[in-house]
Amino acid sequence: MVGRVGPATLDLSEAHRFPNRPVRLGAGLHWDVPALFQGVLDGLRQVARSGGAASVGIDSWAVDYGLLDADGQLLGVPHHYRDARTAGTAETLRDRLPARELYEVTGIQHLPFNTVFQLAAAAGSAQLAAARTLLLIPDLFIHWLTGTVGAEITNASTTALLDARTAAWSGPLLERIGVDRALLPPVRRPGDPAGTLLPYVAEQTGLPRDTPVTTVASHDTASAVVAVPATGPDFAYISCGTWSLAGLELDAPVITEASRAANFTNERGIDGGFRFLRNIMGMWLLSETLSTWAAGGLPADLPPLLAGAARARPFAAVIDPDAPEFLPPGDMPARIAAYCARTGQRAPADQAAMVRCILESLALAHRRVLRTAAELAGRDIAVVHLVGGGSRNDLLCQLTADATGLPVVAGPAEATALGNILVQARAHGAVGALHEMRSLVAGTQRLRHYRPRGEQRDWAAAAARIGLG
Ligand code: LFR
Repeated sequence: MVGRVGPATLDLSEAHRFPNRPVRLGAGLHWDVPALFQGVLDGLRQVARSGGAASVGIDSWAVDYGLLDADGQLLGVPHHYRDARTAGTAETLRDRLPARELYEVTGIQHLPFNTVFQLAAAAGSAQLAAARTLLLIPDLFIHWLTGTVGAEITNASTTALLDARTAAWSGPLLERIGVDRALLPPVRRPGDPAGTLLPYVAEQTGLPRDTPVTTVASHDTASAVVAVPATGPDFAYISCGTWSLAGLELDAPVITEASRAANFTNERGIDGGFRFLRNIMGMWLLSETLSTWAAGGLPADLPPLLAGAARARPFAAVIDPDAPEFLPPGDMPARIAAYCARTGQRAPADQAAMVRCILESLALAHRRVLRTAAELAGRDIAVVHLVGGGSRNDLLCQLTADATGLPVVAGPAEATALGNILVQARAHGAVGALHEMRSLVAGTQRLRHYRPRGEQRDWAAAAARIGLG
């Protein structure tokens, strides 16, 4: 994505799009990092052809990493967080690393695939023994672009290895899982310079060698929240893509027994802020459903399915999107039907009903998480900003307004790319403080507004049916 930023300008255009397709190697699910890095180089070549760039920045989803050996070479193929090897790891660690203690130090929600558990699952492996440096995926790509090493802080916080109070790697936690402190590189902050292009990158792309690579909020969710077009303080956000990340922006973490019990996380944002949020399974449920249908020869074109879902009977069946069986890739319609059977509901009767069930259930989860966030942080919510690819889904935006009883502002869909670019622009003097970046987004991007309709009690009744009240 190429961004152009000026005092009253924020334009985004696509230079090159390529799929991020995980690969199965033996029993494992992995990142296809060579193909992705080639995609980055191809994209940069397009950028060079259309006049170059003042800066380059990289983000990706969180928690995943590559390991380098003593020569700086990648060891093995990085795992995808949906790989099955961490199933049960947290439980086997319970005595050595009690969940309560892990949360007290890091403030990070329990997700079975957090880096801390991925590393614990790898303990004793030849690969980990040979590793000298761990790089989170965006940092790995920066390493291949520039030769530098670092751990960008917004992403580093998602590992559940960073001390929430000191923002430094936690020696005691690393010791508990038997990982050498030296594996973790120094922390970098959004806006920090990350180096310039290596000769082979300049050669392959046609960009000048002195093109700066800038540290951005390299966790995609952190970048998306930078680009939330909020104009006042009382906002909540839902960064809705593969996941729905719903919560608040806070100046300080909330690390209490109640926030732990509700599984709320305190991920680091830019400028010392925190994203107090909870993961919700998100559009993954829908995308896996569509893939399953397509593979079975059923219609899988989204617009007509959404039109059908908008007409389908409300609250015919609802699920808790965060039930663990929905995490791995696979046959979502069958899993949803099994969930319904288990909870005494009739499974969605047709495709439209299935899509309605997924979207209403996501809206229910949005409602529950935002209410809990407000309660735990002692804050009021006046408006919900729904950003990311899911903001294109009109029905989901309306159902979220209905379920939360709050106005929803939808867009921008490319919030992550905008946040990435704005942080680079700020580092190079093209835009000011966070609130100025957000005003620029609000003033330049097309947003849609939804008012709540219907009765709150219907949502409360549906929530109670599946224990989400
Ligand atoms: C969103 C996201 C979430 C993180 C999950 C796994 O793309 O980065 O914030 O919990 O993916 O990394």
